[in-house]
Amino acid sequence: MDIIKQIENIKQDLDVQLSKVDNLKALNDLRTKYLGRKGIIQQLSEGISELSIKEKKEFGRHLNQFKELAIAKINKIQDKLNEEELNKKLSSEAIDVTLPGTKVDTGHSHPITKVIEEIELLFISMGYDVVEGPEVETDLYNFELLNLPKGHPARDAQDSFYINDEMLLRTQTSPVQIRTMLANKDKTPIRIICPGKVYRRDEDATHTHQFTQIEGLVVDKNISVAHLKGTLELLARKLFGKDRTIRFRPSYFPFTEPSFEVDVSCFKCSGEGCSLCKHTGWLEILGSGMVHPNVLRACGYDPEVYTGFAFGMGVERTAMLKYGITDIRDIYINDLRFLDNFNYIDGGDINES
Ligand code: 2U9
Repeated sequence: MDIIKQIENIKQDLDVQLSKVDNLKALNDLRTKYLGRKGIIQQLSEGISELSIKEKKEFGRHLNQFKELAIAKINKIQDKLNEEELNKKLSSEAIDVTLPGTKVDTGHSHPITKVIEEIELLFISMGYDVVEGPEVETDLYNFELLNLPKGHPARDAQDSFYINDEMLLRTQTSPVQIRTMLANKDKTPIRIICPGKVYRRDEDATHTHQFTQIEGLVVDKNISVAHLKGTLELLARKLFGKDRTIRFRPSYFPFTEPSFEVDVSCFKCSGEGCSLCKHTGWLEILGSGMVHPNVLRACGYDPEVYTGFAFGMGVERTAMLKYGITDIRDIYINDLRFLDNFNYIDGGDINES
């Protein structure tokens, strides 16, 4: 039968054309050409009416077989092309997990903040509160109630920035302790640590108009020099390493009696003597003393009942010693080449303590 021969020829044509197909668009065109509404198979089936019933049956069977075969072959190639396309996409989008990651610059605290936070954490762990106060203060809180009446020689030494007769930039953070005592009347215990900026007129290679202090105050019954010394020993070890010792030297501050300067054994030479400690074996880090009875009384605490200790330290000086900073200006100039040295320093890592 001619028409069956014709199907055979078309089948061979289809095979030849399928063997050349290398993309989905071409395959789709072939599908339309053979299987579409006006495609070759449809056209063949339209010629069926001219055949006898027997031929119709025979031809119909062949045509259907061809149609199913054509669908199967086209689908198979479609699957193959889809897979090839997916593989191409996957390999072009593949991630090389061995490549180094992109470095993300993270911010970090300023070295002064790191020292403040390290000290705060130590004292918070011992039950202290962190208290802050105003930087513009009254003469009353900054001097008078700290046993520094008008005309006291220590006022000259501090050379302050006055705003008017009564107001000045605080020269120390002590007025914060005064405010806390006045607010508590005679309630005890008081255990506070007060960090903040302070202002003085003197300026030279190691002093700036503005610097940072941390002061501490404890007021309660039966507080003694032993408590002060034990507390400051812990502070020195936290800041400068677990093997440090401290020593007290007698001193004078109007707001404490007795008063002491506190030295820590040099962390660089362990007391042997080196350039850092100027061959003394000791580094001066703090001032301290027992709260003067006049100060206790002025703030509502009976000195016959209560005693207290206080201490104060300059944070810049401590940071310079701890981190080996030689020029105080580096601390304020905000040059990232300097500041980034402190990125991974997490307070208190000179030695584990
Ligand atoms: C109250 C009572 C007493 C605070 C104290 C010092 C000793 C001291 C200096 C250290 C270096 C200041 O930054 S520095 O120049 N401070 O030596 N400060 S006792 O005494 C107080 C504070 C408040 C009510």
